Amino acid sequence: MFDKLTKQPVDKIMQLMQMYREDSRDGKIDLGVGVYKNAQGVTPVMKAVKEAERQLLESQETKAYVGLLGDPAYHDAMIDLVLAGAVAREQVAAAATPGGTGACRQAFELIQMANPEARVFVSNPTWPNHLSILKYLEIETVSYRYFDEDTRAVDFAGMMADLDGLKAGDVVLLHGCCHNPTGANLNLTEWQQVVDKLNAKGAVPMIDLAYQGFGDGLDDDAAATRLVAASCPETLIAASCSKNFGVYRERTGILLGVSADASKSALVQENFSFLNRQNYSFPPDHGARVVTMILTDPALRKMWEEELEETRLGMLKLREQLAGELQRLSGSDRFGFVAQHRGMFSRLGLPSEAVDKLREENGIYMVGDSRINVAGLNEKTVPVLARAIVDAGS
Ligand code: PLP
Ligand code: TYF
Repeated sequence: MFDKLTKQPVDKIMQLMQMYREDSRDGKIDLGVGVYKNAQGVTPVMKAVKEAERQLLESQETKAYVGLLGDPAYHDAMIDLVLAGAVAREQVAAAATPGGTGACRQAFELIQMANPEARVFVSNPTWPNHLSILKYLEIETVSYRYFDEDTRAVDFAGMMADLDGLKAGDVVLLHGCCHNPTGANLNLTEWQQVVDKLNAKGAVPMIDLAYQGFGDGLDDDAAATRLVAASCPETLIAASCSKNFGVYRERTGILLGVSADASKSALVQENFSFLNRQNYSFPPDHGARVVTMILTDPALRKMWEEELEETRLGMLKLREQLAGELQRLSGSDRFGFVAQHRGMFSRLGLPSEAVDKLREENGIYMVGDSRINVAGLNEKTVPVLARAIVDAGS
């Protein structure tokens, strides 16, 4: 049997991580995988997470299974964090999932169960995992224009023109904030136009929210998601706690389904439960419990919000420093977009030869499409990167 297996495509981001590990040069710079790193290059366990885990170690009396959908207290806490009352609680179905990836996977399967004809519209570009899971599930995808390669901002006119191709029942996958891989985002006026378009077409939004708190703040980063959920009759949301709680390996995510009323919501809830059972039965609980404790305990929450805010502001400062340095060295404003982008990533728009040159000659690792993880920089490496980009002739 095993010899009938065929080779599978590699994950380019994982491949880059491997190359970085194998590079023995001092001063190499890792701007690859989307994991937050502080100025010392460390991905810290957040203080509130450590404290919640300490309390949990003392208080937890069983490791028996939690329900198929996970802990209802986790659902409530996350619905409040993401939606903040934008819709009534009874309109929202929820299932804990292994990470945001698990939530995306379950959402795609639900779409397929509900409507095998549905196509999923994806931004060009999007997170490669979206495409690989959709392909694996044999769900038809249609890409919509998103990134303007010249301005490195959103090609909003192109996006809206491509969304004109939507048919009733199609799904549009949108990044709630901090678009991965580009860093370019819609403003709220544009989001409203997208909502109007989806409603006019009878299409369903699916929002991937993996970086709440990494862009403009916890509420601002969820504003688009709240607008969509409150304005469309049906919305799917795949949220991840990996980044904003720094609990990557605990696999902590949630799938939300927002319906027009409680009776529709009950059916969605039943199907979430079914999907969890088919795929892994009970979702992981440790990360979800820690997140719930943090969100519901005022002292832990304050500690978490403060550290998250520090993290966010640190990344913004690096963006401003990099944009300033590039302006100084290139004598042009064409890199101003670096300070406009939000979240961990920016797509610089460098040609692939420049990306290779930076890696081979300067030991600077970025994803092949010239996406950098801003958090991989620090005050000292920003000028090194800026100089290398300008020297590469970009
Ligand atoms: N969606 C996007 C756009 C992401 O960048 C990520 C990544 O890290 C995820 C979802 C889900 O991550 P995880 O499964 O680690 O929660
Ligand atoms: O885009 C990134 O770098 C993060 C982390 O298969 C990641 O989202 C990368 C690849 C992958 C899963 C997560």
